Amino acid sequence: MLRLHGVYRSRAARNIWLLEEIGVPYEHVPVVQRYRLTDEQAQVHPHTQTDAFKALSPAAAVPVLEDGDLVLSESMAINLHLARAYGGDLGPRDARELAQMEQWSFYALSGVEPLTLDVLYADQTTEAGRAQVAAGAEKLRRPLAVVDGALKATGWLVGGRLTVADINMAEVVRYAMPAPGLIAGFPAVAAWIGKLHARPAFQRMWHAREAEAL
Ligand SMILES: N[C@@H](CCC(=O)N[C@@H](CS)C(=O)NCC(=O)O)C(=O)O
Repeated sequence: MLRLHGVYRSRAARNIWLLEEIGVPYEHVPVVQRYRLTDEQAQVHPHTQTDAFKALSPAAAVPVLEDGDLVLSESMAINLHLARAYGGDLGPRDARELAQMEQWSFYALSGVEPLTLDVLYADQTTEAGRAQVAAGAEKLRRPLAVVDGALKATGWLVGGRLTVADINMAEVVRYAMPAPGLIAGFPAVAAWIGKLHARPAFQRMWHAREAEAL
């Protein structure tokens, strides 16, 4: 059976959402980031710095997927693999679609996620935090315009249907939602995020995330 390591409050969320969309059975191992634990908690919770976990992931980071003897430890690579191997139409129908799905996933990682993480991690109760969000929002206007433009034709990024490309990009864009008014300024992105977050598979992931103890 597929085994996915990583708590919901990590980049494992994008893998869990896709697994829920696919409907394939999987085991979830809630490995937590070590820096989020006290020494006492680290005695009892599986975490990223245990020897057992580092044997799977030398980078000591979640998520990790075990698919038989294949071990993958990059969240986007995990999703591209899951979509191709098990996802049917959530994955590519041909080499052209695969190239497009990879393009959007790599753009999400390199062109969008560093900026949206700046927004996510800012403490908006402080002036410095609010300034960080405002600066991040300003820098995000260009990549969000790119995504907005791509969504205008069909409402999806690749193939006129929901695919792994939408999930990979949407999970990264989600991190920018705390920036006041930012997403609303991009109507196609706002509509796309709305319909994606209403999906039962996303909702299952999200409710489990909210219920997560750590
Ligand atoms: N590029 C990697 C990033 C993985 C990553 O940084 N994971 C974080 C949690 S979201 C982590 O496990 N950090 C553990 C640590 O920094 O000790 C991916 O997308 O899979």
